[in-house]
Formats: sequence, structure tokens, C-alpha cells
Amino acid sequence: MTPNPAPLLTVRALTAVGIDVPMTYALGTSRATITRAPLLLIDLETEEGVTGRAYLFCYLREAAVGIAEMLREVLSVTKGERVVPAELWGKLYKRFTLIGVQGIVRMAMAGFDVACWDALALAQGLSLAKLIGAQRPLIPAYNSCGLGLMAPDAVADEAEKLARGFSAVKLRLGYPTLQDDLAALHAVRRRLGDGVALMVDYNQALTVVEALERGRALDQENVAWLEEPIRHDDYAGCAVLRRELKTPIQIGENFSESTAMAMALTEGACDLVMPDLERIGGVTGWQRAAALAAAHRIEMSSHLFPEVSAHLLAATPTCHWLEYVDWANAIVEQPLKIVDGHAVVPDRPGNGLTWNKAAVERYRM
Ligand code: SMN
Ligand code: MG
Repeated sequence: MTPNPAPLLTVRALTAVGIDVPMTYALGTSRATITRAPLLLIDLETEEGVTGRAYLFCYLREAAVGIAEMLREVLSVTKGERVVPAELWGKLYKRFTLIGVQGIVRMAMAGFDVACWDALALAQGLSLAKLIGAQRPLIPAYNSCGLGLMAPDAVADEAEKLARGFSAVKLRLGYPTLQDDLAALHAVRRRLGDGVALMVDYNQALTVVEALERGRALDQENVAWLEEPIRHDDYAGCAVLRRELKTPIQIGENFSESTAMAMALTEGACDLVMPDLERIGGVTGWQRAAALAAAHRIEMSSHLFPEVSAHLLAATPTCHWLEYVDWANAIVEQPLKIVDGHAVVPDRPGNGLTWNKAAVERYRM
């Protein structure tokens, strides 16, 4: 069989629409309680008539406006160029070097990259997973909705709902005291039993000394991982925790491109990694991170964006867990399917994202 020739696509236009979707379960983290998901929906039109799509999670409503502005600049640099994602990343990198390829600039670049890869997959008639050489049809998924910093009974009630159909859930910790953390964890464990794996996430709430104290207590609790206990970029501190604690240290949602992940791994900062699509640099950045994880033989999970991350984890040699959140379900035509605790990697062409127009109008900013 002759393989399809690589499609020649040309960047024509980029549109970005901000929407604000209510979350089914409030996300109470040690930093803030989030009840709505501000998303930016990106459509990349090509001269050839193929449209690639992506969405970004903006954290703050206000950031959506800034990212949309950055996307205007992305278009002015790439309009008329051939869709070759790594080359376009390089061109954009040069354009944005002086302001810095970080924060919302990097998020805009990542959104554009994801849309480029979607267009390429659509033009070939292949799912993104197939395009990048993936085999795995199912990815183990944990439910990461809600479960944040409520009273123990309330957390246990919510955990019971969220564990339906899953074999793992993530609990947000960082209550005022270690005793409060343990009370919440014990309430959830009692309710779910030992058959459900529990991840815990501190969202950078602790100092190294506090993390050692709480981590030693958590070492007795059989948690699957201890996520971002301290400042995300304190790799030396993370390396101390990793040496002293039994529970695996998980970081990565704040890695800025694979270069940050390379530094973390060189410093021995973590046992596990979980890059985030919009911070690691889209599909292009993810592939670089996956290669690094494979070279270091370290398990790699995803952060948010379950729809696209499912394709990427399918092609990640050290694939670990997909983080499932339902935030985009309200506005996509075909939400990601979870069957027996596994995400089903979509087989339709592209990354599978198409917008439900009526829902987009309803939630438009
Ligand atoms: C998280 C995700 C999105 C917003 C805030 C916090 C969290 C996670 O760190 O890992 O899910
Ligand atoms: Mg986290």
C-alpha cells in the first residue's frame, strides 16, 4: 500500500472564541476555588479548506482576552506558511524571544500547535493518535473533577459519586493542618475502600519542612502520588522530598516546554511527570517530553485536556494516567468516552474536537 503523501496545508486564518462554562464540581485547590472553566476555542483555517481545532484552559477569564491577542500575532507570523508544526514553533519562538516564551504567549503558541496537528491529521484522514504512530486504544484514567478542601463528609460524598466508573480519583489537600488533611483522606478511603487508587495534590502549598512532615504521614496512607507539594520550580527541594519520602513525587503541570522537564529530571526532582498540553508546547512539545520521559524511564501522565491528551498518551512510551475532567463536555459535539476507568482513544480523523455551536453561543464571554 502506498502511504498518503504528506498533505500540503497553508495557514490562512485563526479565530479564537472565549467561553465560560460552569463546572459540574467546584475545584477547591489550596490556591483558589474554581467554579467556572474559561476556555478559548481556536479554529485554524487553511487555504486548502481543512480546519484544525484546539482549546485552551485560561485559568482566569481575563487571560482569555490576552491569549486571543497573542494569537493575532501568531497569525501575522505564520499566515501563508506551510503547516509544519515544529518549524512554525521555531519561527514563533524567534518572534516571541524578547518578551519570553512563557505564560500566555506560550499558551497561544501551544493552542496554535495543537490546531496545526489536528489539521494535518484531518487532511490525512487519520486520528491524531494514528498520525503520530500510536497503537494503544485505551488509557487508564483517574477522575480529577472536584474533591477539593471541603469538610470530610462532603469530600467523601463527592468522592463516591466521582469514583463511579473509575478506579482512581484525585484529592486536593493543603488544609490548614496535617490532621485536617488526614481527616479528609481517611473519610474518602473509608468510603471508597482500598480498591480505588487515591492521588493527592497540594498545588504548591507547603514549604520543604512542612512537606517533609505531611509527606511522612502520607507515607503511611498508601497514596498513589504526592503532587506539587512545594513551589513547582524548586527542583532541589523536590529532590530532597523524593529522597526522604516513600510516596512517589509527581510534578509537571507547570513545566514550561520540555526544557524545564529536562532540568527537573537532571536534578532528580520527581518520580513521575505530568506535563500540561498548553505549557509543554502543544503536540510538538509533548512529543519532546515523551521522548525525555522514555529516556529516563519515568512514567508520564497528562494534565487537563483529556480529549487531546488521550491521543498523545496513546503514543507515549511510558504512558501512565490520563487526568480526566469534564469541563469541555458541554461545548464539544462528542465528549471523550470513559469505559471501565479507561479513556477510549477516538478513532475519527483529527483530534476529535468539534464545537457544539448552540452551546458555544450559550457560554460565550
Ligand atoms: C489543577 C488543575 C487546574 C486548575 C487548578 C488546579 C490541579 C490538577 O493542579 O492537577 O488538576
Ligand atoms: Mg495539580
